Amino acid sequence: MKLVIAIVQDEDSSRLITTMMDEGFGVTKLATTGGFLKAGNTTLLIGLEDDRLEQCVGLIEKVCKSRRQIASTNIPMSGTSTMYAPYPIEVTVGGATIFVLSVDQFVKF
Ligand code: 2BA
Repeated sequence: MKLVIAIVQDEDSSRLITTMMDEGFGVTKLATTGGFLKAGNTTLLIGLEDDRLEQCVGLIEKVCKSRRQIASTNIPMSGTSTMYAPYPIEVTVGGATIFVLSVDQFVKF
């Protein structure tokens, strides 16, 4: 058995959860925050049998789109080493970031 941890954008989460449920996957949704953008994203926990892993990753890939987002970083102001000014940068976020873990034991009461 595997546990898929998928970090996706909030905009894709509803459609992805509906798609996964329709295909018979069990899904748990967590509201999470990205460390870099400090903006909300969604983490899904999906427990599944090994032979459904490819299907699961394929569905995530089909639903989740990558998007450009503006983030702000700080750069030193000229002539000082202690004062910083905000500077906009563009980053590409997702599709999805996926971790696949092997599950030692799965118990349900
Ligand atoms: P964030 O940490 O908010 O990162 C959002 C996007 O910012 C990233 O998209 C990446 O394009 C960019 N980014 C992140 N760190 C950067 C840096 N040091 N310099 C320049 N750009 C940077 P994704 O790579 O698609 O990641 C989307 C979200 O997935 C992340 O949100 C984070 O919540 C999660 N994530 C990504 N890699 C992870 C990892 N190795 N471990 C845990 N969570 C991860």
